[in-house]
Amino acid sequence: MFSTAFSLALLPLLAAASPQQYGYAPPASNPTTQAAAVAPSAPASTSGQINIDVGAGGNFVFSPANVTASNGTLVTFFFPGGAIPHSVTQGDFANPCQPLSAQSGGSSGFDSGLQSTGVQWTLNVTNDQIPIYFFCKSPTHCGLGMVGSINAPSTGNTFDAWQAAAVKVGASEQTLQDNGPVTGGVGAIATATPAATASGSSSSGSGSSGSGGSSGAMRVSASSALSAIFGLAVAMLFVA
Ligand SMILES: *[C@@H]1O[C@H](CO)[C@@H](O)[C@H](O)[C@H]1NC(C)=O
Ligand SMILES: *[C@@H]1O[C@H](CO)[C@@H](O)[C@H](O)[C@H]1NC(C)=O
Ligand SMILES: *[C@@H]1O[C@H](CO)[C@@H](O)[C@H](O)[C@H]1NC(C)=O
Ligand SMILES: [Cu+2]
Repeated sequence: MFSTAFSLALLPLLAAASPQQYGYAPPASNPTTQAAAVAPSAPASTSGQINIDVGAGGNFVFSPANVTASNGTLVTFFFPGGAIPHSVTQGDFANPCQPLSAQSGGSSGFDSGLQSTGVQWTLNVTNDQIPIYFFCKSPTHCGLGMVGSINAPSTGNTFDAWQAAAVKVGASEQTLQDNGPVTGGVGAIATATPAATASGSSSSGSGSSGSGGSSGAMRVSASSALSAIFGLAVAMLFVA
């Protein structure tokens, strides 16, 4: 009798444990926790490390879109992956929705290239005295206002003015060629091409394979925990 009651008491636990089969392990004390979103999202920014979501919430935005970053600050962009590619392409305030390199007589802007997988990409701020403007080159996105800035001034060529200029380009936005990632940049530089994002990884640009490995290990341990609970429940039913 006691054992039957105990087995029945375990049933809700089993139900609560089932999301673990999908690789998500809610804390045992909070079985109502929602499953994590499929798209990786940027971890919170810390001192010296700013994290920006690309296409946050499935919208044509960078979030946050306007940041302040001193020399040596790393700015990491988290791409969602999925059907709609995005880019982080350095722009020129005077020529919205055009890459900086096309306008600036040889100085080449950074460009992540179009990315349709869950990658992350990091810029290192090298001159905090100049505004850095960027946009998404995926067709129509810039004209929809998918732009951002680092160290934009609070008057004149502000983030708001940059976005308004992009929206003004609107449907007349030119489709830009994509030649893949371009390192370098003006005011902020990329030293590497985009790399796979491990969801829930630390802000460090390296070690994504380590994090990937640990989330694999978490899946294994989550399913062993599930088997253990299930085994226990079956055993209790037999005892009853
Ligand atoms: C960022 O660039 C500065 C020099 O501009 C360099 O000293 C620093 O090590 C770089 N940071 C990283 C993480 O590469
Ligand atoms: C950041 O680095 C740039 C380029 O070396 C320099 O001109 C600027 O003064 C530095 N900013 C600060 C706050 O020192
Ligand atoms: C953007 O950020 C800068 C600081 O980098 C700030 O001065 C400016 O007011 C901000 N603009 C908007 C529109 O939030
Ligand atoms: Cu985009």
